[in-house]
Amino acid sequence: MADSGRVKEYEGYLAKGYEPDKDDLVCEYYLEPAKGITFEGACQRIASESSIGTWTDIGTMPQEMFDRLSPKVFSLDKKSGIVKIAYPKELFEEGNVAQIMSSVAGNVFGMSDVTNLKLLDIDFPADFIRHYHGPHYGIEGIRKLMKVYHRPLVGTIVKPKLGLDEEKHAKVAYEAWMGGCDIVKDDENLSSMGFNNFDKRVKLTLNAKRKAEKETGEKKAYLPNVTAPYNEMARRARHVVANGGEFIMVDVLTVGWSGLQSLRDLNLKAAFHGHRAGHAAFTRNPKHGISMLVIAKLCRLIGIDQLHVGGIVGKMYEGKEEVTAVGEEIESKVVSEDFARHRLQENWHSLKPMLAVCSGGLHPAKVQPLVHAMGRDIIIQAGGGIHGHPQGTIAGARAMRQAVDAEMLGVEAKDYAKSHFELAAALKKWKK
Ligand code: CAP
Ligand code: MG
Repeated sequence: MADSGRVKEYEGYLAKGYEPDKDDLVCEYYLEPAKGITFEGACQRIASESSIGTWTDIGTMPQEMFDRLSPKVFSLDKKSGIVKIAYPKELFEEGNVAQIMSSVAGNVFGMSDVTNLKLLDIDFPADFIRHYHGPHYGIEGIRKLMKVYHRPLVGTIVKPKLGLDEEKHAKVAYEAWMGGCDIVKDDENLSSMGFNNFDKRVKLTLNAKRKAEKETGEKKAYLPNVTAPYNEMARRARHVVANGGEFIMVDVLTVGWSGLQSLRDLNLKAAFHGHRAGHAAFTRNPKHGISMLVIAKLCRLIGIDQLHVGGIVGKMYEGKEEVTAVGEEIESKVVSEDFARHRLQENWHSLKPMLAVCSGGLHPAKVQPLVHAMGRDIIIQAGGGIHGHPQGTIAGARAMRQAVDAEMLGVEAKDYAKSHFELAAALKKWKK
């Protein structure tokens, strides 16, 4: 029993029919209550624990405070398990992604009152979006920087993931650029190793990039992975820019929201490439965790210019529906609620769109299905699918560019391969 006059725990959060206003932050969850807990009860427990409440009534929360700050469960559907909660924006600190996630994606995942809970989407109020930078370049800016306007960009990851020294790394990168890659990046677990020092690698690989640019007449990009404890990460990012680098790569989840925000807030004139290593710990279970859409939206808010969203047809486990939905969302200005795959309405105001990076098990035979599913505004990235080419990295990069050229011409890869031997060799090795 609650002490008289106190706000009762887990009550007062239901507000069916409430229309979220422009100052609300709206979250959509999938929810399965634990045995013995009603669906409505579980919704209220989630609303409470993610905002102002706790498991019992308390003497420190006057009714006036509850009325002002309590979130509203305005839509709940027991059959589908979908719940929408509107939170007043006062519950969130301006410009603090970590605090938002500690609220709406924090304790709630561990509550014994729910069996499964997945944060599917967040819709941010306009006033809130204004406190974030968003991407510095966005899709248009990246295309302008790379001078590639109408086709997917072609990228590779230097392989093996770890093991090459600085000279060999720069050589593999040079060969990939010479063969036709626009972009070369470090792998997600390459930082500064005993056998491959970050500063030296960046210097040598940027020199190789400039050489490849001169020899091919094409713009090239090198994306060094700065992932490290924050102070060292900031130093590495500055080192990249000081040496003429225009791109910085970072593992968005393992450095954490705070590290990522602080890195972007350095306001370096560089484009940020976000690798999502570890995302599947949150995204893979369809019933529990955090969706890729939420992770992607937070990255766009903070200011990542291009983000890994999945390869659909590659080596990684992923739902095609989710990948294409994320791809469309991050590249759109306004997403309306009735748009087939989207759940909440979102207006990104002045925040630029991010470019989708497709990666993981890709090779020339995968180009056509990928472009058909994701469109041309993508980066197609292949590591094994380039360095594993029977004739080596240069031929592997050529084969990948040829597959993209064929797709842009509307020619089947196997027909284009009749006059392009590198593509023919790739299609022979990797069929589908
Ligand atoms: C691809 C990759 C990427 C993954 C990440 C790798 O290499 O470099 O990190 O694709 O997956 O190490 O696996 P391959 P996602 O081309 O050799 O597979 O982009 O889906 O997060
Ligand atoms: Mg990788």
